Amino acid sequence: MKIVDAKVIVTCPGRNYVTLKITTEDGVTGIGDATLNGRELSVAAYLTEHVCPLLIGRDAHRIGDIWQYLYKGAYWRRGPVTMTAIAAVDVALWDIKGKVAGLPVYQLLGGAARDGVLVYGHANGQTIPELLDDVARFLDRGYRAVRVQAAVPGLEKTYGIGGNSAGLTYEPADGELPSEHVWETGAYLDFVPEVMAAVRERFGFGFHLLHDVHHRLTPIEAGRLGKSLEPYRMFWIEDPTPAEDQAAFRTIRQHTTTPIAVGEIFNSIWDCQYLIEERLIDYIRTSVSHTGGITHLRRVFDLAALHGVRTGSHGAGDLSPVSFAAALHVDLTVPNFGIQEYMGHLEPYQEVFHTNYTFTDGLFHPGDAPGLGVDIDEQAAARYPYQRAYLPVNRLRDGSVHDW
Ligand code: CS2
Ligand code: MG
Repeated sequence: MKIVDAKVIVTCPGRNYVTLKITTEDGVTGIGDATLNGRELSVAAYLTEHVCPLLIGRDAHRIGDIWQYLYKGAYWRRGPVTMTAIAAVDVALWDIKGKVAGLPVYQLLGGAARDGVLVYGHANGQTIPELLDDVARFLDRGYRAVRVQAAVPGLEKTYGIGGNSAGLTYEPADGELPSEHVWETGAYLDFVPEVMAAVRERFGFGFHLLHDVHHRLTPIEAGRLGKSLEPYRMFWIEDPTPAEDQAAFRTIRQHTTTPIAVGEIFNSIWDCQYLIEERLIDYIRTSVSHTGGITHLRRVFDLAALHGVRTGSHGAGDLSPVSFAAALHVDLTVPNFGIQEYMGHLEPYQEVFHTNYTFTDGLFHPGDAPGLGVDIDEQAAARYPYQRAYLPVNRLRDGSVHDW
């Protein structure tokens, strides 16, 4: 089943998405997400200039071989651009295989190991009362797990706060250059336990509570935070310290039993090998679209399973609905599934991406359409041209650049 066409679609329905569309000689099409937030065109060019020409004439069924060919054949390995491009090819080929087989991708991966995929939503507020109202909205909608973030008093802008009327948190893409935030660790560390106490006091312990630290602490500060949150029985704290310094996680472990989740900026099994093998984390949060696709993500999850680490895939709104669907197919099948992030997508994304996944009682299901169950409307995509946008940059009060 030869590949006859591979093209890249860049569109901005609410925010930028890059999609790879592969077509076979029989006219079967498959799509994969190639979005790398804030650096979208680098992956688009990598695909168009260097990968698409290599796909033409290859057998679309040989997913593993094409993966190895693109990975080893480039000589230059790993990294977000390469691994996002390979992921897009991989996911598009799984989509095609499912359509040809007449089966949803999760059936090809071994079938459902659970009834649905537990997700966490994003509650946030400028103040604690505002946050509590938002948590109530998620619980009312049936969520069994909620990530909570509240604006740190005294800081003008805190990560993860704000959003639209649908309760979606998006860092604004405001203007041609990145916005700058100011960060102060002391104020944050004093404030977070107060936030979690307020949430547990009002809603009790009958749902999972999560929090994203977004790489901002030192190892010992992260240990202190984890310890101070132990009474609130967090499901996890995410990205407590910058993930490059992996030995730092040993320090955190020595000080707290609060579970640790890491991985949204990792791109390969080699990036998480140490943390997993040394059992320094509890959840691996790699994403299907930044970690080489379904084929490679399953290897990461298998390594994690060997070491008692569960999955918790990244599912931010800057990963397209194609990614979210692909993640759900994997999540439904793996033995060591933990949780899946669900941030949702901004309208008018539904004009461009047609999805089949459903949400009931806190669980998502990818649906039973053959393949991934997501399609892209190219005419609609063309109505929303790419707009350059950046993630914000963080500085400490003295002006030095800090992790955002
Ligand atoms: C985040 C992301 O979802 C998360 O946990 O940390 O929102 C992250 O900031 C973005 O995906 C960056 O593009
Ligand atoms: Mg995060």
